Amino acid sequence: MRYNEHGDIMTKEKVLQILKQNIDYVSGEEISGKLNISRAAVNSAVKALRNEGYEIASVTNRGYKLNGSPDILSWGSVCANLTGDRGERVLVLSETESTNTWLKNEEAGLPDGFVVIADSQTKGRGRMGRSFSSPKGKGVYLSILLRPSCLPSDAANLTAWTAVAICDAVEKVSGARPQIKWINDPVMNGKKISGILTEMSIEGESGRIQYVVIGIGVNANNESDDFPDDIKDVATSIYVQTGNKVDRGLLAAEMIKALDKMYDSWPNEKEKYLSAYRKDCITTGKDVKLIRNGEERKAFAKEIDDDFALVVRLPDGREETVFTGEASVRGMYGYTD
Ligand code: BT5
Repeated sequence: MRYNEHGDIMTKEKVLQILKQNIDYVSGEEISGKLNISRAAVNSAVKALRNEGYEIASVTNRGYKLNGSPDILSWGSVCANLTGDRGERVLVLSETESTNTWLKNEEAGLPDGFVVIADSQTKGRGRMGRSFSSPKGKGVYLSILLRPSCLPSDAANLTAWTAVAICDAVEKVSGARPQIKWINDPVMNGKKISGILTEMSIEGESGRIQYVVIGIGVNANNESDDFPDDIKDVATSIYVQTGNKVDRGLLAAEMIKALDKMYDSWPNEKEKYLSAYRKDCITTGKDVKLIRNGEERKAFAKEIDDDFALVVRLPDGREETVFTGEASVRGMYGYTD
């Protein structure tokens, strides 16, 4: 894999992966054999990891044992939680403008399911030109490249399926299941813990999809004060909500697993994702404000239809089906009287 063969960096990360996957001592010989590197290279990788704050015990004749890890999002910390060769389609960057932008620029030649993760984004993007706050060391900012062979209209529900997958991943690592504010916001206690941005490239002649990039940001270990003033009332994190810090490497891996499962199930297992979405969705049964092209209308959110669209009842009694845009929920962020 062209992006993961970074010489020393990857050796260190691969050693970390092995140490994390073993609860007991692993011999230097076993590590050097598995990675096909010299014992000296194993030693220097261990030294580099210790310099980053990893507590690694070494005992003659037994080898190395990982006793403690700092909260660093790296290839090794993510891929220690993945099986087989899944890690070959994962790249972890310490900083980038936006993982969606990175994947869109680099997608040519990258395989279906390739994932790029960043520890921080300097220009994290939301929908319609909005920004997504992506501070270092706090969250997981992840994008996945998909190459479904279908028409754009058939892939429109991928965002909703993704919201369910992210709720699954967050629940797995934190024990708390987020809810979904239609159409793409996983929330906890009415505040946003995650955002999803789906972007598509369409071939002009055939009208078919060239690729889909789905980007997900999850606020994991942010304290309340970490959020910029303009989103303090909107945003929350898993830590603020549960009182427990999460292992971001594990969270990222669970997100990848949930996304892989979602993509394997798509589109055949629609009933399963639709019923999970309906169960998780907090928008239905509430008064909402529909916002499209700057125009606001009040309505009552009745139900989610079979295409994940929102069926609303307008004040004059008419019903309408809303496919895109915003529906801010009364009593939650974004709703003002
Ligand atoms: C989204 O847009 O919520 C989609 C965010 C997608 C972010 C991921 S991170 C990985 C990948 N790379 C990217 O560059 N993007 C994706 P939208 O529904 O338009 O919401 C944006 C609004 O959410 C902002 O205007 C703020 O009000 C609020 N917001 C910004 N940062 C936030 C955060 N960290 N947590 C919660 N809310 C936030």
